[in-house]
Amino acid sequence: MKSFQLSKEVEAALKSGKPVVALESTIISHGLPRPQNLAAAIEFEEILRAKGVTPATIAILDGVPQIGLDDEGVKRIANEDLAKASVRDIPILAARKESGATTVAATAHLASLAGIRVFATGGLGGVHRGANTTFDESADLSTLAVTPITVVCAGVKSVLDISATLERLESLSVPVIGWQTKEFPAFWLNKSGLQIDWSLETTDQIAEAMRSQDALGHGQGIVIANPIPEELQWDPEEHNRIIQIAFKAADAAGVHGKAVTPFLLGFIVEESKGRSLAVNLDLARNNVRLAGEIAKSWVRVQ
Ligand code: PSU
Ligand code: MN
Repeated sequence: MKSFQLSKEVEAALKSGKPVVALESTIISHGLPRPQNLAAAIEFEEILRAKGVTPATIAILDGVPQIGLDDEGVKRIANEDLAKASVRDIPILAARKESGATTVAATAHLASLAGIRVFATGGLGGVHRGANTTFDESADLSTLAVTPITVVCAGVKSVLDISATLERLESLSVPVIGWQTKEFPAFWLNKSGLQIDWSLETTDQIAEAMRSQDALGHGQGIVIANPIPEELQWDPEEHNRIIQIAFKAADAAGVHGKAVTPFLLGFIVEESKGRSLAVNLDLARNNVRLAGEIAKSWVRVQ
């Protein structure tokens, strides 16, 4: 039995050196509500195809990691109650022949095994607030330290400890590059108030950085921080107010560990009457578009 399965479309694209972008499934299964999640999964793929880039949505179905889903697979990640699968869950799901939606960590890892070099998501996981006592830090960070893939994200959500997340990425030697900005974004907000050291202005420069890191790095990935355009961001005042309420609700509900992010996201969508969801979709589309251009530049520098 093969340990993972490439879709025909992805296999053909990789073989002929065409641009491919990986897409994660946890954002679809746990990060976005039904039924908007299915529409989003289809739309993200369409944005890429319209650019001549092959989408590779990644998920584990009946134990087998799938690199590229057919229509049925996309429906499954949107409509079934799947486990949230990080890297360490992959072998267990395989043994149990169960399905899982892959996080940034698991998607990056599987994409890289398949030879995919560019990945679009919404927000990166990071260091949770209070991690100095809980040790709750996403495996997204440690995985990117050992996985040669470029992840386009809108920074990390303000529900995390953004400053500690940037410190950890520095410790792990993962480059964080602002897309045409040195201000690190905060997911729904276009600015976090935190500066990063570097920005790049063109996707060809990003592809050059990837090539250089292949030659001079030790197999780590690259984070591209792509802020949502200011006119599309969530109103900062409403954002701050609702985040506070969401934390209280999570506390009251006794939510811990990996359930925290899905709980907060769901609560925030409800409490903001869909405004946070609209912003989430806009920033994800924005990331998919940029990832598509980076994948094309990557093919050109090869
Ligand atoms: N950020 C979002 N939406 C998400 C996630 C992060 O805005 O759905 C998901 C991603 O799949 C990410 C995961 O990899 O949450 C991180 O979870 P944890 O902190 O449990 O590692
Ligand atoms: Mn965690």
